[in-house]
Amino acid sequence: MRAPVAAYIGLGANLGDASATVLQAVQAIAELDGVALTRQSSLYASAPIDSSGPDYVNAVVEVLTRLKPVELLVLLQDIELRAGRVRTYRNAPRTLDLDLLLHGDARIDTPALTLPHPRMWLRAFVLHPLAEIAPQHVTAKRLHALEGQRIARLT
Ligand code: PH2
Ligand code: MG
Ligand code: MG
Repeated sequence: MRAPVAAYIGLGANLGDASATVLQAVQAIAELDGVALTRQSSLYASAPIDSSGPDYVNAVVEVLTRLKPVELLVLLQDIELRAGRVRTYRNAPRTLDLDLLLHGDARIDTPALTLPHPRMWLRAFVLHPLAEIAPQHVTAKRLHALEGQRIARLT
């Protein structure tokens, strides 16, 4: 059997009770078969980037898993649907968004999935929570480059 790898998942929501939705999603991830939740960032409030509506609530979690990236992605999409996610247009406000950011050292570029996540280095709402739980993946220079993006730790 393959050795487990650390994977990082970005969570975001900006409709309804976004904090509660994100916390429920963390619980749902923890309960997935084949996935062990190992680290959980604080919740953050962040201004919408290339999006609209209320501030987002964002967080990042680390899991250990033997699942392949696409297998994990399918389970995350199922959690999004159960949270009432409706896909309208790109970057539309959403009840829940779960993005696979990193999966071990996987490098993938397919229509279904790109790893590392292609825009993660451009987004303070990803890098701040990621730096909190996995500072080895985020350099000070990367964080510094995103200083203009409004983000505040909630918890
Ligand atoms: N997600 C997006 C687009 N813009 N902005 C913030 N602040 N937080 C998000 O999670 C977010 C976003 C697309 O998934
Ligand atoms: Mg996203
Ligand atoms: Mg997404």
